[in-house]
Amino acid sequence: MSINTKHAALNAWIKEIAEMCEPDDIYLCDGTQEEYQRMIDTMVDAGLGTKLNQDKKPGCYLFRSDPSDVARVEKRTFIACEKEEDAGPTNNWIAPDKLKADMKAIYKGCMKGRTMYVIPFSMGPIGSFISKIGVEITDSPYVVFNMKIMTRIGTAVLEQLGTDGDFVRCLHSVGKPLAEGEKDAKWPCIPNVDEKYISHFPEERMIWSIGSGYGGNALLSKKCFALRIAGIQARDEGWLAEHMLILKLTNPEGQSYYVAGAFPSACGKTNLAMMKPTIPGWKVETVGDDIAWMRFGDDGRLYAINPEAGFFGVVPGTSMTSNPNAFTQIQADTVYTNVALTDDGDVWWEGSGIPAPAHAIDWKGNDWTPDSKEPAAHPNARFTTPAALCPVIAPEWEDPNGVPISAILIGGRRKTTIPLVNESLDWNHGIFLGSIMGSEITTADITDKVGQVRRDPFAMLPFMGYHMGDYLKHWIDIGAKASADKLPKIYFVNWFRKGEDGHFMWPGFGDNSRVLKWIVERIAGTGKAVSTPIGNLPTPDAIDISGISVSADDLDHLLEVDKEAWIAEIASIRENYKSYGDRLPKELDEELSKLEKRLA
Ligand code: GTP
Ligand code: SPV
Ligand code: MN
Repeated sequence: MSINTKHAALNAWIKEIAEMCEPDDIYLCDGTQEEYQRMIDTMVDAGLGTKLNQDKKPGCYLFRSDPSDVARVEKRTFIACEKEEDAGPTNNWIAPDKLKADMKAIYKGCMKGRTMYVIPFSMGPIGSFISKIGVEITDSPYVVFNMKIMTRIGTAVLEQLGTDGDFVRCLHSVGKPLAEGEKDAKWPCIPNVDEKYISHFPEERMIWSIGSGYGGNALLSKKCFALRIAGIQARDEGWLAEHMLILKLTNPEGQSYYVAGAFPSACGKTNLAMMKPTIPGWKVETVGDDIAWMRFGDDGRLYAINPEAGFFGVVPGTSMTSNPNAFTQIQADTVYTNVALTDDGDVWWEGSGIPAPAHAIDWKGNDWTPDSKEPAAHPNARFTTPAALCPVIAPEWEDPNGVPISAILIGGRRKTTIPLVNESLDWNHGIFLGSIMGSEITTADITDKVGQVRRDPFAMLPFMGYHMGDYLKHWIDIGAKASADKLPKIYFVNWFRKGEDGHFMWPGFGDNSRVLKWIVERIAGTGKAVSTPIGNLPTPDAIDISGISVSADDLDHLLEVDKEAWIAEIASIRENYKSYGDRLPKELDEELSKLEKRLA
C-alpha cells in the first residue's frame, strides 16, 4: 500500500502518514470530473448524502453534518510556533513537540476501515508565479469533492510539483476509525469539541487537523493554508494574504475599478462580491469572495488574485432580493450542507424569499413544519459552488497577474459609532482603522460580553498565523515601501448601523453600490467630502439615494461623527492595544493620539 509519484519527498510523507493512520487503502486524486462524481455517488449510495430533485436542482446534493460539527472551532485552533511570544495574544499556542506528541496519539490508527485520499492542490492558477501548492491527506470523501470545487486539484498539480517542488503538508482526519464490519456514521467526526484540533506548525509550513469534517476545519486549503500559513509566507516575502473579497466595479462611462474588502466572517463579503447594483448603469463582477493574495506589480501598484476556485458561502439569507447572482448560481452544480430538504426533493432555508414548505426535513434530519421552534436550516449552512459558474464572474478572475486594486474596504457589524463610510486620511490612518474594526458580540452564550466590541483587525482575528502586532506592522511596512499615490485608498464602511428600535438604517446589499459609487468618485477626484476628526465623510448630498427610502434622520446618523461614542471608543481601543505589548507598532499608537487630539 503505497503511492509512487515522481516526488520522493511526497512519497515519503504519504508513507509516513499511512503508517501512522493505518488506512485500509490509499487513493491519489486525479482531479477529474468523473472522480468528483464518483466520490459524491459513493456517499449518496451509502445513505450519507442526498441527491436533490434533478429537475429542480440539477447537479445538486445535500449533506447534513453532525449537530456538533457546524462551524470553525476557534478555541481548538492552534498556532504551534517554536516561541510562544511569536503566536501573540490572539492565538492559542502549544509547544510544537508537545502538540505533535498529543496529536500523534490520536492519529494512531485513526483511518482504520477507511480510504486515505491524497489531494494535490494549487492555490491560484496552476503554474502561475503567484500560486502555491499544497497536498491534503484526508479520510473524508466529502473533503475530496469540496476541494475539487474550492481549489484546482489533481494530476496537473502533481505535474507542476515535479520531482522536488515545495508543498504545504496538510493532514486531515475525521478522527473516527471503523472496526471490522462497523457501520459508518452519517457524518463521522469527534463530537466532543475539546477533542478536535486544527493545528498549524508555521516553521514547517504544516497543518494537522483532526475531529471535524466541516468547512474551514477540514478544507485545509482555505483558512489554514491560504490565510494562516500563507500569511507567514507573505510576511517573509513582502506580500499580503487577506480575508478579503475582490470585485470589479464598472461605471456607466465604462471605467472599471477593482476593490478589495475585509469583513469578518458572515459580515457580507460574498454578498458584496456578487452584488447586483441598484443604481442604473453600474456593474459589479466577481473576482473572489473570501480570500485575496496581494503583491506589488512592476508598476508599483498592488495586484490581487483570488487563490480559490469556488465559493463556500452562507446559505441562509440568500434570496433573489438580497443576492440574485448567488441565488441563481446555486440552482445547479452546488453542494449544500445543513439546509432543509423539502418533500419534493428540493432544498429550503430561512431568508430564501420562498414561502416555508408545510413540511420539510430540517438540517438535523428531523421533521420540520413552520410551527417548529428551531430553524429548518442551520444559520451557518453553506453552499459549495464553482467560481467559474458565477453569473457575474469577471473574465479576468483567473489572470495570474491579478487585478490592480484601487480601494480597500474594511468593516464589521457595528450598530453605533461607525459611519456608513469613512475615507482614511492616508495609508497609516487606514491601517489604524483596520486595526480597530470589529463587531458587537451577539452570541448569547458569552453573556457577560454581549454588546462589547470584539476587535477583529482586518477580519483576520481567527485567521492569524503569527503575532497580531507584527501583522499590523507588516501592513505599515508594505505602505512604506510603495509610492503613496499608487497605494489603494482605505475606506471604513458599516452596513449595519441600527436605530434605537433595532431597524437597519441602511438598506444594504445592492444598495451598497451607492457607497461604492462615492468611493470611486473620490478616487476620480469628483466625490464630495467633509473633513472630520475621524476621516473624510461624504457630504449629505454626496451619496446617491435616488429611488430608495432612507429617512433624513437615518441618513444624518449614518454620516455623523458621534463624539461621545468615539471618546468611549478610544478608551476601548487603548485597552485592546495594551494586549499587543511592545509589538504594537508605534505608528498606530501615534494615530490613536492624533485621533484623540482631533476629537478634543
Ligand atoms: P464568510 O463566508 O463567513 O467569510 O462570510 P461573508 O463575509 O462572505 O458573509 P456573507 O456575504 O455570506 O453575509 C453573511 C450575512 O450577512 C448574511 O446573513 C447576509 O444576509 C448578511 N448581509 C450581507 N450583506 C449585508 C448588508 O449589506 N446589510 C445587511 N443588513 N446584512 C447583510
Ligand atoms: C469563514 O468563517 O470566514 C468562512 C467559512 O469563510 S470557513 O471556511 O468555514 O472558515
Ligand atoms: Mn471567510
